Parts: sequence; C-alpha cells; structure tokens
Amino acid sequence: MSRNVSQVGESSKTRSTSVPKRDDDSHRQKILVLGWRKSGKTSCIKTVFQNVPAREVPYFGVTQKIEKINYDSIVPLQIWDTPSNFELDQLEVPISTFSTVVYVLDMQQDDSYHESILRFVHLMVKIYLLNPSIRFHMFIHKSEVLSEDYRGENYAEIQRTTSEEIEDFPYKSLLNSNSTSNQHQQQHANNTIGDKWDLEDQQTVGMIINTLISEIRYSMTSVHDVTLRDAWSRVLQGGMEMLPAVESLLLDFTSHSSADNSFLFDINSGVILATDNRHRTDDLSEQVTEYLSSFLAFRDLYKNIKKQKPTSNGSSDPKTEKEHGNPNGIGNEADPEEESEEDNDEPGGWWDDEDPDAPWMTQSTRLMPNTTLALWQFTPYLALVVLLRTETWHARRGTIEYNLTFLRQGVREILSVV
Ligand SMILES: Nc1nc2c(ncn2[C@@H]2O[C@H](COP(=O)(O)OP(=O)(O)OP(=O)(O)O)[C@@H](O)[C@H]2O)c(=O)[nH]1
Ligand SMILES: [Mg+2]
Repeated sequence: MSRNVSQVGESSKTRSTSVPKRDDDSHRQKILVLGWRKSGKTSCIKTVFQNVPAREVPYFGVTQKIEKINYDSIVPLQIWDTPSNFELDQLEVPISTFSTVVYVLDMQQDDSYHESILRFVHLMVKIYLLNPSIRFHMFIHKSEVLSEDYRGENYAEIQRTTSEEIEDFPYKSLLNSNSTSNQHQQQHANNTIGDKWDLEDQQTVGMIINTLISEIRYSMTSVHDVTLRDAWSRVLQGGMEMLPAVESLLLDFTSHSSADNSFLFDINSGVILATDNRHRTDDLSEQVTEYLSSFLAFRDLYKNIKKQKPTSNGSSDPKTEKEHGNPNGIGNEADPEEESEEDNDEPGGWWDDEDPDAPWMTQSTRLMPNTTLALWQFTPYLALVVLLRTETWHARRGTIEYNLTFLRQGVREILSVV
C-alpha cells in the first residue's frame, strides 16, 4: 500500500499527486496532538496516516521533539506529534495557527489518568483563551484492553472528571505569571490572555466553562480496531468547511440511486470524510470502514499492473471490459467520464496532477443475499462506498453509475474552490 504521507523535510517525491503546490505549509490545517507519556500519541497518528501496522506500535521509541507529519487529503493536514513534556512555549508558531487539538489519554492507567486530565484541562484552558476557535477532541485510548463494563465506566468517569476540573480551574491564576521553561513567553501569553479576557468577571468565567465543557468531543479509541479511524473521521469532518455541501450531494445521490447509504472515504487513511447521514449508525460506519480496509489490502497485488493504452478508436480497453461486464474488476476499470472531465481546460484545478488515464478502482461485493457494497475511486484520495440492496444493484446499476458522474463532478467542483 502506498504511503501518501511524508515527514516534513522528506523529498516531495513521496507524493506524486499532491494537492496545491506551495512551498510552505500555510495551506495545511494544523492539528496538535498532546498527551501524557506513553499514552499512544504517536500510535494514533502513525497507524492511520502512515499505514504502520498496529503490531508495530510497541516498537515506537519515545518522542523526543515535535514531529510534523504532512498528510494530503480533502483538506491538506499537518499533524504535530509532541513529546510528553510538551509546553505551549515550545511551539515555533502561534497557537492561533492550529485548527484542532487532539488529547490522547490512556484509559487503562487509572492511577495516572487523573493527572493526565489535569494536564489536559490546564493546556486546554490556555489554548482556548489564546485561540477560541480551536476544536478539542479527546481520544480515550487503548480501550480494547478493558472489559466492556469497565470500559464504559472509565469512559464516563473521564468525561465527568474533565468537566469538574474545567469548572474548578483557577482561571484567575492565568493573570499571574508562573515559572516555566520560558518565562518570557509564558509572561507574554498571560498578558495576552489578560488583555483579551476579563477573568475577574464571574459571567465571563461561567461562559468559558460552559463553552469548554460543551465543546470537547470524546471518542473511545484503540489502534486494534476501527474506533481510531472513526475518531479521526470526527476530527477531519470538524475541519471541513465544505462538509454540508458534500453531505447534501451524497444525500441526493443516495436517494436518486435508491441506495441505503453512501460514504466518502479518504483512501489512504481509511477515514470516512462524509456520509449521507441517513439511517447511519456507528456499527454501520465501522463495518464499512472494515470492508474498505480489507478490500484495500488487495491493492498491493495490483500495483504493478501496467496501465492500459487507449485503443485506436479512442475507447480504452477498460471501457471494453466494462461493457463486457466486469463488475468486480479490482483496480482495472477506467471511467470514460473521468477522462473527459480531466480534459477540460479549467485553469489551475487541484486535480491538475492527476493522470487522466489512471485506472480508477471499482468493485462490488454481495455481502449477504440482500446486501451489496459497491466502491468507486473518485480521485487519488477519495473513494465512494455505497451500501444498497442487491436487487437494486442489479436492476439500477446503469442509473447509479450515471448518477455517479454527477456526484463525482459535484464533489470535484466543491473541492476545487476550497
Ligand atoms: N493496548 C494498546 N496499547 C497501545 C495502543 N496504542 C498504543 N499502545 C501502546 O502504548 C505504548 C506507547 O505508545 P506510543 O504511541 O509510543 O505513545 P506516545 O504517547 O507517543 O509515547 P511518548 O512519545 O513516549 O510520549 C506502546 O507500547 C504501544 O504499544 C492501543 O490502542 N492499545
Ligand atoms: Mg510518541
């Protein structure tokens, strides 16, 4: 499986099809990953965005300094992995340049998680006061270790304690400097907070408390199952301004195609970026995510297959294959509409780098007698997975693929203005 991720500073060759070409990282949404030592920060990032197998996580060394991981997706990301002794003054850029904080908390360590919660609340309050538009997610991690009952209990207790600590936080103390590794920056941050917020005012503090408590998104996660991808899905969706537009396109497509559900995936990470949000349950998302990762496991088998050249009459071999009915052609079906779309001369499209002859993946699987899952690749990054009744698939495949061209076009248009 190709790793469409590059460490900062690595050769740009690792990505042959990148989104906007810029020299700096200013177009990337920055996500700051924080947490107690050995809570699983690096594991949460690498297993999803660098496709490192979960069995390798015990061998990750201690993170000694901030590491930035670039990831190109619907929204280009830069994920900052931090050492456990991280302090805000170690950032070389203002906290206002970050869109999201992910705090990883090891749920199996009952003895240290109270300290970890305190640390989270301390960092969170400060970060919020410096950048009120930032989003906070807590990954309550390593959940597979605990029994189901104990897991639920811990999960609830961590949330309750976090809310209590936010309420009890000594907000006024932020107006006075306290000693850190960089006294000057600390003082500067405190001054800025003091300028922006009247922390002596009960009402202001009450508003801050309510906002913080209601804004944390909690997810139970483990590198050993799909919960981690689900949690990242919530993080990525939180940063997608175009989400409502993509969701409504998916909803239109799903209802016009008489399908049950549609999911737009980021292929390389296996993270769901958008769904039609009809009759969707977490179980369903998990099953579809599992399906995608199992299916993509076969991708390596096909990576060396040569591209098929167009024939003299202008049609491509894959199309011929399609006409002869090869619904399960994995990685060998090119879509003619895709090619004509690529030919348009719209200037500076983000897909300029895409190869118009790229053999987009397509696949369908009859999961149960009555249920079929179909997958189409949209771009190097995106795949659509549709869940529908098998009889609908057989009766309406033509219409569905016709509708798909509009969906594809719509999604591309939305993305091109981002
Ligand atoms: N059981 C279990 N163990 C995990 C999981 N994720 C990570 N670990 C283990 O937790 C330990 C720490 O993982 P890391 O990802 O290195 O944690 P970190 O927070 O980056 O650690 P530092 O960089 O040293 O602060 C490793 O031994 C992993 O095997 C998980 O989902 N379940
Ligand atoms: Mg680490």
